[in-house]
Amino acid sequence: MDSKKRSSDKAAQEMISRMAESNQQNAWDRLDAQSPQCGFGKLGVCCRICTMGPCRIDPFGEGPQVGVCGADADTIVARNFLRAVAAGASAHSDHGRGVAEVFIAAAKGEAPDYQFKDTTKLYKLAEELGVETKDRQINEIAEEIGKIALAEFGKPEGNQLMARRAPKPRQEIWKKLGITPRAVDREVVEALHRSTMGVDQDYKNIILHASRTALADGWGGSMLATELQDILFGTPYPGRGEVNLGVLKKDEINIIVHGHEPLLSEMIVAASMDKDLLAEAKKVGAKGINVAGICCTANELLMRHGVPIAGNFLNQELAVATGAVEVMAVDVQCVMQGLSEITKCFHTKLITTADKAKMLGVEHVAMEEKTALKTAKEVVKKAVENYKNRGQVHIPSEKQPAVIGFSHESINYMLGGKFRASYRPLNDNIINGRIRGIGAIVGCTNPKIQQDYTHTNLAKELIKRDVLVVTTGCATIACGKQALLNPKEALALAGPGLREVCETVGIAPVLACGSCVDNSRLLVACSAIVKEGGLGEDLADLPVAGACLESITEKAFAIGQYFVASGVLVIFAKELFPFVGSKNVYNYLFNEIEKDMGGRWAVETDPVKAADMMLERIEAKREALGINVEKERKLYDMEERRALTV
Ligand code: NFS
Ligand code: SF4
Repeated sequence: MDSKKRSSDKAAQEMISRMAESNQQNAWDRLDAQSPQCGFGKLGVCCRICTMGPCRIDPFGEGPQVGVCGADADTIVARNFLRAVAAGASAHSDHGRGVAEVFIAAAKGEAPDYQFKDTTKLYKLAEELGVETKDRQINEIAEEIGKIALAEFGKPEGNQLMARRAPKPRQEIWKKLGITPRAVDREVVEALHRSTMGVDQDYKNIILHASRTALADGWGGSMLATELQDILFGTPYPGRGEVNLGVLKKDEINIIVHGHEPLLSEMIVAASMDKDLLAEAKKVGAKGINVAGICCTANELLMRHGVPIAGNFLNQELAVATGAVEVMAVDVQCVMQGLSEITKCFHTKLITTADKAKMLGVEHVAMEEKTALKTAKEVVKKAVENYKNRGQVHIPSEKQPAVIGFSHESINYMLGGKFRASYRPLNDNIINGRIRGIGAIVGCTNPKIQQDYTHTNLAKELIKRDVLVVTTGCATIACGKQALLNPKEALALAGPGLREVCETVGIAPVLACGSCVDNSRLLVACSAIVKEGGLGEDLADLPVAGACLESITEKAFAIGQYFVASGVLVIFAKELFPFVGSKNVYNYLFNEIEKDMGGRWAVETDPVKAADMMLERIEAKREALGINVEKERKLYDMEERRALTV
């Protein structure tokens, strides 16, 4: 076991080695135990949709080429892809629905612990949704917004309202292809229906629906989650924080919040500041109560409250292994079942809080909107009580300062200033070539790839080549751990054009934009850039590209597909794209789909080569836009220079 091969992060390496010495298992060990993994699964050519199967297609052409029902590799691979997208879309969207429900409850006064923090955004959204605001109380307006939002998940008729935010030509493309997203539930149900035995057997038609389902996520469920969370908890503006396991404190009670829905974690943060609980913490000998986040919850909290981030997906077990965590409170998604085993080796109390995500033998404290703060206080109290049970503690010293919290609104504001928020300076600097384009680095950390390695190296490579980087999810945390969210350090690595722009307008070269549902912020930002003018008419015209080289979850495929269907090039790591067992599907997703959607998939594991691919795309788009014309360089003398600055 070589911990350096497993992670590129020093703190993680330290903890991985310690765990190995103590014979404690983590995801990397379990991956070793699973190896070699099934070759059919890696290609996506196995099907267990009905009981005539399970069936599998022989990729070498010697064994069976069809399942019992006659389904061929094209159908099976496409169906598997569609199901992954549907599952991913439902995860983001169920999260969004949960937010909508709390939103309505808050408006009705039934969730007294939640208030609407960003009323400016509330009014804006009301206007967009056609909600009357004149002579109405905030709560009335909010209730109507909440109800409209909630209906987006299950309304019987009509299309996703948020999809109207896309540039008109993009909406036309969707219309022409018949993939304008309808209600989220409808797209997901239809996806499951179409992929059952004996239904859709035309791989292109299946993938078309994968696009529609994914769009219902990006321009629907995820976007609504982001919008409503901003109104409830505040729209993020850049702030400072710290990232990595070193944020855990030796002399304080450490509570880790892990998962995805800020509904819980927001309250735990509030509860940790409660005077009585702080007094109790002192009584048990702790200097204070320290809340830190893991995974997307961490991004949500750091963006809004400066709460430190203990790490990304693969850090969850490592955090427990420090022995310094009194409570780890989890809600939904990306919570490894392995946590329940590792917490047995330490005093750490694992607590589940979402009724839809329980763990066997793990204490469950149900989080309800009516009593949210009270429940959160209970959780904090359990942490305080557990402090005395601490054994040996080992906290790695690594942590990095980070600036995080770049929402569409805050970027707009920073670029244009308070009185004239605008993307103009960004567009202008893309047009004049100081910034070549925008690269999105998103997604998870997967034990099959050295942790954080590709995200951080891709980020370095892109900024070096004057590409502005936007990042979300666990990739953001990876960047944070390696000082790339520290504007000073990142600027030193940036190319001259990008550096100049960043210094002038006061933004960082790597912008931390939030959690995975916040990828919808990138769609909104790209639409705003198109609207600002000078960079084409559609999202597909923009010099942008995205990469997720350490992906894990089905959510990542949903995100990838909605970017592809929005006109963007999306790169995943070769070994993490298990839908390559059909030549036709491969050819469609990686080439032909571009004719339909303007975007396409690509695979590349090496971050430098992925950067090459992204740059190639960006430069091709610049060429097509006609903004790559070499300007004639004029040499000024001193006199002329002075004249220029007047
Ligand atoms: Ni995104 Fe967030 Fe991380 Fe991957 Fe999981 S936390 S929703 S899925 S692992 S980036
Ligand atoms: Fe086999 Fe067809 Fe059933 Fe899939 S749907 S398990 S390919 S018989």
